[in-house]
Amino acid sequence: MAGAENLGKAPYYITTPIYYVNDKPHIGHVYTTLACDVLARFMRLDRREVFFLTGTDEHGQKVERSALAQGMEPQAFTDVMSGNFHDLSAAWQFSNDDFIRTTEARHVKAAQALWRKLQENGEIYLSSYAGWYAVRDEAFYAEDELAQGEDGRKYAPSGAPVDWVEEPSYFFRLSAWQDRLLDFYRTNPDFVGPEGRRNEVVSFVKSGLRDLSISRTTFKWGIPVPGDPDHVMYVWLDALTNYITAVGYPDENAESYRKFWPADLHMVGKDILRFHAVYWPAFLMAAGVEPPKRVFAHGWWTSEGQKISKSVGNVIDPYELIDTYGLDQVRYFLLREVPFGNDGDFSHRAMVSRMNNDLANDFGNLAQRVLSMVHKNCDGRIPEPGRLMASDESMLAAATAVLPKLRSELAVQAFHRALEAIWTVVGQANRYVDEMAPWALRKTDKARMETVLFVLAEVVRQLAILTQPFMPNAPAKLLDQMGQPQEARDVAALDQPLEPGRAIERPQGVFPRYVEEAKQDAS
Ligand code: ME8
Repeated sequence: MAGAENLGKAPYYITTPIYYVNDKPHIGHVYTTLACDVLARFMRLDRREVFFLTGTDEHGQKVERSALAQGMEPQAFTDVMSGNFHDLSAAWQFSNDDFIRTTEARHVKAAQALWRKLQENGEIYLSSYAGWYAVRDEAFYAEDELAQGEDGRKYAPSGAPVDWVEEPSYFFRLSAWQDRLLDFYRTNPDFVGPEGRRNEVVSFVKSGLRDLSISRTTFKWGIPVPGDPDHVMYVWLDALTNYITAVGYPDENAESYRKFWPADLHMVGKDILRFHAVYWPAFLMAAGVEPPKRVFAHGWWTSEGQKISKSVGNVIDPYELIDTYGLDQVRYFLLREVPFGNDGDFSHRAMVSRMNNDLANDFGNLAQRVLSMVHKNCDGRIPEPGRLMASDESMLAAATAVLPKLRSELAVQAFHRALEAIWTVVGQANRYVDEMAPWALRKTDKARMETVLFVLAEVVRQLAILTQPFMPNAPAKLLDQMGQPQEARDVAALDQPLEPGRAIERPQGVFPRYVEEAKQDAS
C-alpha cells in the first residue's frame, strides 16, 4: 500500500500546488490545501516530523497580464495577491510550516541551479518553438490535441484558448526520458494516485513524448535563463522547482533537504497531474535528483451542479463559507462528502445535512449526552469503572481499532474512508448508550452506570483525539471539557485511558446545528 513503509516515525514532507496569483483564492484552492493540512496534522498527531509546504506561483505570462490589466507592476501586484493566499491560510487554520513565493531570492537561486545542472548534463538545447500556447494553462499544445471552437478559434482540452507562438526557445530532451519514465512508473506503482489517474499518465507517456520548450522570449516576467538573459524560464519549470527550493536545494547537504527530500506527497488537482507526474520526475532524474514518492490528483468541485466560474456567478468565497457554516463544519464536509479523487458538487443542502446529521446529531449529541451524564451523575468527575463486560470491551476495542485504519486510509489519501471509520464508532457508541441506558442504571445499579459512563467517556476522548486533524476546534474543546492536558492529545495518549477522579467541566455543545433562516423567521 502506498506510503505504508512510512508508518514508522519517518519524517513526512507534503506539498500543495503553488497557486497562480492572477486571481483571488477560491474553494478549489482551499480544498487542496485542506487535504494537505489534514494529512500534516494527522502525521504530527502520529508523532512524525512534518514539513508542510504551500505558496504562490508568481511568474509567467498569465500573471504578467493580470498585473497589467490592473495597471500594476508585476512585483507589486504579486505582493498583494500572494498576501490573499497567505491570509487565507490563517483563516482556515492551515498548519503549513513554510509559505514559498517564486519571486523570492532563495527560489530564483534554486531554479537557476537546476537549469545549470540540466545544461551540464546535456539535457537542454537551443532551438525555436513554433506552435500553440495557452496562457490560461501556461501550457504548450500539439495541433492534434486542439478542438475548433464555434468562434473559429482553437481551444485546448481544458477549454483554454490557444495562440500561435513563434520564438527562440531552449528545449528539454523530454523525448529521451520516455522509457525511463515508464520504468519508473513500473518500479514505483504507488507513484500516482488514484489508480485510474496512473493509467492515464502511463498511456500519455506511452503515446510518445516530444521535447519540451522550457524558455520564453516574448515577455520578461520570469526567472532569467542563466547565461542568456533574453530568455526567461518556462513558468512550469520555475514553479515545480519550489518543492526542492523549500528544503534547501541546491544545497543537497542541507539538513532539511536530507531529512525531507524526496517529498512523501505532492497533492494536486487533476488538471495539473501531467506536469507533476511526467515533466517533474523527468526534470529531476535528468538533474540527478530523486523524484518525489507520490503524486495524488484529486477531483474537481462544481457549485450547485455547475462549473465554478465568475461568469456564472457561483464562485464560492472561502471566507463566506466559514462564516456561514463554521470552519470545522466546512472542513469536515469537504473531506467527507466526496470520495477523495472524485469530482464533487458543493450544495447548501448537502452541507447542512452533513453539519446537522453527522456532526450535531451523531458526534455532537454523543459527546454532549455522555459528558452531561458524567457531570451530573458522577459529581463532575470521571467515574471509577468496575469489571468490564463483553459489550464494554467490544466498545473500547472498536475505538482502539480506529487509529490503524486511519493510518492505512490516509496513507492512500482516502479521507472519506478515514472519516467513515471514525463515524462507524460514533454510531456504535450511540447504540451502546441507548442499549445500556445509563439513566435507568442510575436508579438500579449505580456502579454499573459508572462503568458504562467511564467506557463512554473514554470512547469520546479517543474520538476527540482522532478527529483533531480534520477539525482543529471542536474536538479540542471536548478535550478541554474533559480536562485533558495539551501534552495528552496525540497518539501516545490513546494508550493512556482516562484517570478516574479527574474533574470535567460542565459540558457545552461544540457542534451547533444550522437553522434555515426561513424556519427562524417562522418561529
Ligand atoms: O495550476 N476544484 O495554479 P492554480 C478542485 N500554479 N480543485 C481546484 C479547483 C476546483 N474547482 N480549482 C482549482 C496552478 N483547484 C499552478 C501550479 S504547482 C508547481 C503550480 C486547485 O492557481 C487544484 O489543486 O491554477 C488545482 O490543481 C490547483 O488549484 C490549480 O491552481
